[in-house]
Amino acid sequence: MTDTIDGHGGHLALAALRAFGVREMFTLSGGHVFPLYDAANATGFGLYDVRHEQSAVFAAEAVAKLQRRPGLAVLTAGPGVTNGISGLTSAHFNGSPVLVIGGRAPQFRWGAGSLQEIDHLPLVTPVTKYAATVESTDGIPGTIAAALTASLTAHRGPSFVDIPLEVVFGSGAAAPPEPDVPIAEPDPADVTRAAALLAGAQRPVFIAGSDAYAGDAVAALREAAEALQIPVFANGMGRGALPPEHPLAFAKSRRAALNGADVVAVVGTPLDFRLGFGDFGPAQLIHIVDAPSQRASHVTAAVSPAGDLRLILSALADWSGPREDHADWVVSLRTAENAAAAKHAEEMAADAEPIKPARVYGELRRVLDRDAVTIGDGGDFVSYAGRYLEPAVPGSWLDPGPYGCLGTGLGYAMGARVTYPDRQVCVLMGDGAAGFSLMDVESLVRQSLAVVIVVGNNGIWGLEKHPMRAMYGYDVAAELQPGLRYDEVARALGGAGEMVSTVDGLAPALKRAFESGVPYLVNVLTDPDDAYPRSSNLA
Ligand SMILES: Cc1ncc(C[n+]2csc(CCOP(=O)(O)OP(=O)(O)O)c2C)c(N)n1
Ligand SMILES: [Mg+2]
Repeated sequence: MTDTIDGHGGHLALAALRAFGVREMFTLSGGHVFPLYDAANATGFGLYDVRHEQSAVFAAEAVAKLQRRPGLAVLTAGPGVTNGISGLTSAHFNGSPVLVIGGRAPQFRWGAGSLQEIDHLPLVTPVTKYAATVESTDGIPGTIAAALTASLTAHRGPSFVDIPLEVVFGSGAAAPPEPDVPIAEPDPADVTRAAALLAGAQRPVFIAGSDAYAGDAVAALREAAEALQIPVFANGMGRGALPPEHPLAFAKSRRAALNGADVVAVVGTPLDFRLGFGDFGPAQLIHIVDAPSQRASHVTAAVSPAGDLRLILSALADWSGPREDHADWVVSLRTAENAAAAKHAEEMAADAEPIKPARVYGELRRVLDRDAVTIGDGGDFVSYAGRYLEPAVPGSWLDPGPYGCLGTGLGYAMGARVTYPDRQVCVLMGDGAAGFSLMDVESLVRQSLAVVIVVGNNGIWGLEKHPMRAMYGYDVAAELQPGLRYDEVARALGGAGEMVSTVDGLAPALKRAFESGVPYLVNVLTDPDDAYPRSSNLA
């Protein structure tokens, strides 16, 4: 047993958070949450502040995604909390263990019209696993522990706790919580059936998503793939689960794989629009999920093991029965993969001007370290990032996930930099997306958090303009000022940057950016006529 903690509500909250491994908060100031700052200040708990609450929640989400532990945003009452709701919703769709602690107007005067008096719970309940108001100072650690336990229990997700003014400023005492996060055992019969199906398949495929990383199951995935000789594709945080040079790692031949497969095992990701809603033609589907709630209701899987992904994948790796030989299948996919890679290499060498996004990534690949964290925030420019960048280590690629919320960029970058002080952190941003978080260059500068921001500046909301034109023959509300000096915005905010308009200018600018040691924005003027080839982005 640890000693009782006592003090004001801020001290009680931080002691509970520390017990769960939380080391820092992301916040934007408001009087309702001062005791949390006071406790952080007194005890060396990290405190990072931003210019818009959504950046605070995105920063907390990046910590949660990258470190597989709770990320914390502290938001002031009322507008602080409501500004954080897109971030909470993204965390909900991504299964990220984010905790938002909100200030709250005083309970003893409730209804009299205190500043920012609103009940947050009805607003956040649909997008959280747990949402509660703390009723007494002594109750703060217990409520935070309940929230974090809910967030960390698979299927993971965000939680919310608000603390009324007099409760957080009041004093109390409580025992610190002892974290105990349950692990769900899968049904062994489901796992055996899945293993038998995969082992008996002629042309099996694994598609692994974010929960494979969140569930710390990347090594088990690799062992299962190697034991059964199954090619692996990945999305979200699953990218990099197998390094690109691994004989079973595939990225560019997914269409060929899904067209030819007879068994598709999707691991730790929903069967949503990113995976064609799980319609894999005649192939049998295995959906491996971390909780029964994640089983798709719109498709029928042959079997859907639910539980701890590491346990499930380790059991697949331990399959000792006979298995089909998939060597020809793997070779045929490798041929398709190599052909696609050659085509991509050609695209990435394009020396057309205005600069094609493809060339930006061609140059970027030369300067990115193997363990660089890359972050996508934008439309077409980021679709290209997904196509051309090959994360080489697991947990190094951050995209907004299926909620598709623009504006994650600098919040995610802050969380990534706090997580990895010594790795490259590079944000790929559309010029439209830049508008949501660019003020946070100031937050990064002031708190000595260097990141590189590459803006693909096509002067349009490209992923909306091109589809609208295709649909209606014209477009509205899709223009941005062309040639805008986002690099000068970064400089005005205390960072550095430069504009690039020629192919030859790209490499030296990127080199300067990574060597600068400050927030540095490379503003690349890209071709507005270049549209990412896609069939649909809506349904
Ligand atoms: C918060 C939010 N608002 C609007 C959208 C709709 N949307 C998706 S992509 C996109 C265009 C993004 O433009 P930009 O960042 O410049 O990237 P580009 O497509 O031009 O490369 C828009 C507006 C969204 N996904 N999220
Ligand atoms: Mg754009």
